[in-house]
Amino acid sequence: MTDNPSVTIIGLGSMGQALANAYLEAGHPTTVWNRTAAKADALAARGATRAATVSDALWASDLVVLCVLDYAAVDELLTPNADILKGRVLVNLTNGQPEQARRTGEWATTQGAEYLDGGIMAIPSMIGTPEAFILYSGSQAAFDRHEAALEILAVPKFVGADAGLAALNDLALLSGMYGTIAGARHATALIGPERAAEFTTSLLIPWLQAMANILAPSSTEREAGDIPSEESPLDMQAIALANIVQASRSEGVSLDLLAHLLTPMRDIIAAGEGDVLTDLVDTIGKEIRS
Ligand code: FVH
Repeated sequence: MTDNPSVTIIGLGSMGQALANAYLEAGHPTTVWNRTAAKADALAARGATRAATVSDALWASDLVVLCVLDYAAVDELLTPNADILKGRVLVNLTNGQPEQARRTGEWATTQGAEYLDGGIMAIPSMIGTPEAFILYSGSQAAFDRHEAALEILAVPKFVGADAGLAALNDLALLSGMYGTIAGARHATALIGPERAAEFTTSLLIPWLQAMANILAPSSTEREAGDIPSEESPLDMQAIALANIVQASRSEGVSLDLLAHLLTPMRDIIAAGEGDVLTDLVDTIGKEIRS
């Protein structure tokens, strides 16, 4: 394999543009295609080859990266070009569900392509930085052969031969992120707009970073994310949660972002020793949902 193999990028939204720019910067001959052709202008000015059609884009390189909105778009682009996929490595970085990835992987393999599904764990401005990583699943042989080219985009992490695994891990990580963002939004609403920026920088971010360590399972009995009961018993946590609810009410902050926390807390306590706090959490949970 040559040092800088040619690469095709199909889909030039914010992410596709960042991917194409990374390859241009690294000196890879880069062919680009986008449904709205004008989005290729800046890349062409930087040296990318603009393909007139999807099939021209596919012919141009053995390594083809797809990054479009969803799998409906992926199907629309690939199905009419099934006969030219043979021998190519398709790297699909479009967000989707595990079953969609598996189906596309099986179909592409049937056409004679090698398939890698990917989950980009970065925003466009992070592409090419050491903080960005991309999860891959599918053809281990294709991953091994093209690892150096994949490293241009982000740290590549192969998570298994089942093509659905990158999507599964991606969606699981996004769930963690959205939960954190919801909690952070409630936190800044409680603090108020005037102090929110300072609070976020000096307190919230360091606090969340420090508390991320509780996610590490320390024993086989404990699920990841549980706080050790001997250090922080659940009934103590239920009181803190009840206090958050009351303080939010006093400050006129909507409880929408917290409702999902109260029901599991109530259930965990109820499943334990039938603590009196169950009633308190239950009552608050009902109020929030009403
Ligand atoms: N941007 C981000 O922060 C996230 C980071 C993690 C990964 N995601 C996923 O990446 C996929 C692309 O996201 P994007 O940010 O580039 O999205 P847009 O800027 O909205 O661009 C969408 C592109 O998809 C093209 N497209 C849509 N429908 C079709 C279609 N039927 N046929 C052909 N192309 C289609 C669209 O083309 P156009 O509107 O410019 O003509 C854009 O190129 C996505 O899965 C994220 O979840 C990004």
